[in-house]
Amino acid sequence: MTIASILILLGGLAVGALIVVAAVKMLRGNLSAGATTPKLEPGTDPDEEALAREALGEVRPSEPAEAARPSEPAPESTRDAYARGLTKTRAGFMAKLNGLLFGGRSLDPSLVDELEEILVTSDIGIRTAERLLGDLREKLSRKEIQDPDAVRSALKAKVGETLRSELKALDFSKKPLVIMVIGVNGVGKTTTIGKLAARFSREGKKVVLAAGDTFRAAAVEQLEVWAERSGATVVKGKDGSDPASVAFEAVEAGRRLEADVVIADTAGRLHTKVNLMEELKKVRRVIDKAMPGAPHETLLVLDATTGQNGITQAEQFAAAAEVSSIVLTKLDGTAKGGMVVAICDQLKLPVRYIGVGEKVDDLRDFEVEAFVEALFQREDGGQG
Ligand SMILES: Nc1nc2c(ncn2[C@@H]2O[C@H](COP(=O)(O)OP(=O)(O)O)[C@@H](O)[C@H]2O)c(=O)[nH]1
Ligand SMILES: [Mg+2]
Repeated sequence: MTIASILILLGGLAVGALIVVAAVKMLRGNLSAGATTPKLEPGTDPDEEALAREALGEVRPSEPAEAARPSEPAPESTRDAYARGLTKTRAGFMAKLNGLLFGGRSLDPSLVDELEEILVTSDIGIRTAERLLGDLREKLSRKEIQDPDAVRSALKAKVGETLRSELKALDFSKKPLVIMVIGVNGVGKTTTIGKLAARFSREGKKVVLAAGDTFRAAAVEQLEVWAERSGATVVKGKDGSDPASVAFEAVEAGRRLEADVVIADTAGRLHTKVNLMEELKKVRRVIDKAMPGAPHETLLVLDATTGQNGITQAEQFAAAAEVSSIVLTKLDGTAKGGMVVAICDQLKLPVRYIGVGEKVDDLRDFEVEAFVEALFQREDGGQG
């Protein structure tokens, strides 16, 4: 082979290689120009991005896990939580009250009848309304009260007075402190227990929960979900098993595990043949067998949206189950809100907690001053 032919061969090879590279480039260019495959550019609309990722075969990013959230929002103050939770109530009750007081109406004793109507339609109950307004009627007829602000302040003071009652702190020196939670179906027992478990766990307490609503399978699962979040131990029986035996085992487990608190969930409705009140009495007796003196606290859960009907329920439960204090749930869900006043006045039972939403932090200690301030807070943010 001559040098010339070698050079020609090499040249040919080089040209060939160039042609191949050009062809590949062209093909690539065509592919991306007619692209059906989306590309992720920074700053893409999040919805589009998610769709694009899906098209690329990527899994949609799931919600970050609870624990992985970067930083918890600052806890809401009691005052803010009350103000938020009572928005509806204020819009109903206070708007009516202010409309009456500041609408230019003359302040004569007949004003009291109209005030009474507002209180009664706010679930305060007729007897309580009369008690709240008794002094006011006299003051108005003696012309001691001359302006609407004074009427409102007088009513606010009366409401505060009615709500102030003695509430013993929970005694955690009992190991474990046993809390039984009762109330009709749907009032928020299990939710309240979940919120309490979270709160106690956060305080470093060891929590055991008794899944005592054995009549609804879903109730056990619901409790387990809450327990998982807070790291509490759940004691459960088989479907339809005896609620009293579940409570017994939970208290035993609480003692064995040296838990600080055992909270027993209960059913709010039973099979028609079983009397709920008798069943609750049995659960109490059995808990007392597992730990003499327990349950140490019996929380009756009432739904604030049920009005006077809730008071009737409470009377029945109080007669059967030695209720020690009340949890009033769903205060965020009612424009009435007078239930709290009615409970304190008519049942002579202290309110320990209020529920102002479905989330874990929406259970609050009942604080009279904060409650009254929130209830009577003026729309302009001033104090009533
Ligand atoms: N808005 C609101 N809903 C609540 C509150 N407490 C409970 N709930 C809801 O009420 C419903 C019934 O609650 P649950 O705990 O299952 O009631 P239980 O049958 O007494 O155990 C659920 O949908 C809860 O999320 C509250 O304070 N506010
Ligand atoms: Mg339940």
